[in-house]
Amino acid sequence: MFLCASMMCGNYDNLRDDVVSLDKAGVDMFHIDIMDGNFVPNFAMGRQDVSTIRKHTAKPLDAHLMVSNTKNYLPILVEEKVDIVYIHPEADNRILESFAYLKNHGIASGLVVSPQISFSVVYELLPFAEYILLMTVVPGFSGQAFLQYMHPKIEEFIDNKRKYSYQLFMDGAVSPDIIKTYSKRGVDGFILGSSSLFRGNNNYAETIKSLRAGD
Ligand code: S6P
Ligand code: MG
Repeated sequence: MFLCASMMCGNYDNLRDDVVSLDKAGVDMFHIDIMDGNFVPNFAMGRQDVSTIRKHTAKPLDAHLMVSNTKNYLPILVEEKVDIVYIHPEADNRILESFAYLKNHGIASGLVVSPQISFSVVYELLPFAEYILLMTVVPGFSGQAFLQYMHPKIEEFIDNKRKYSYQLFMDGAVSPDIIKTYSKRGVDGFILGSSSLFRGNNNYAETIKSLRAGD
């Protein structure tokens, strides 16, 4: 199971030390939410943040694009050497071209499925995505409540994993209980924000250890 640190919940006063501590604590990946204040009503991380994170860890970085002009960001993310780019289909009506561009630059393609997007809306895109990021909150903010009506959709995406061979990740209010339940069911990765990793105690190593142990 992949445990990914959601850096918009990290310590902006000292991003470098936070990245180093999280790396040492054993997170598998760094999740970078990029928000433009237009596609979602919030601002989040930008190019300089991606650059700083890249500089202080050799672990994979994923960029979750919550922006209106997805295409404009792709060359920047290539330059910043991210490993996975997640795109919302509702923000990119030429998403397959974007995936092809990422592939040509050695970056994995990720498809984000927002709460209001059902399996039947995106199933045609699934053969082209290496990663699926299933949102269990409305995109835009950390610290929201888990949307309980997502459970049947999570099962649907778990059931279709083998057919399409994607890796399935969950993003939004991912708590220790959610990780325990869905890691057993076959979800591959979890985005850890204020509901699990960033809960104020800053003992990242202990938290990661207990999440892996299923405590
Ligand atoms: C939300 C964003 C997420 C958040 C994550 C935070 O738009 O895509 O990646 O950073 O949800 O975690 P939590 O536990 O505060 O919801
Ligand atoms: Mg995210």
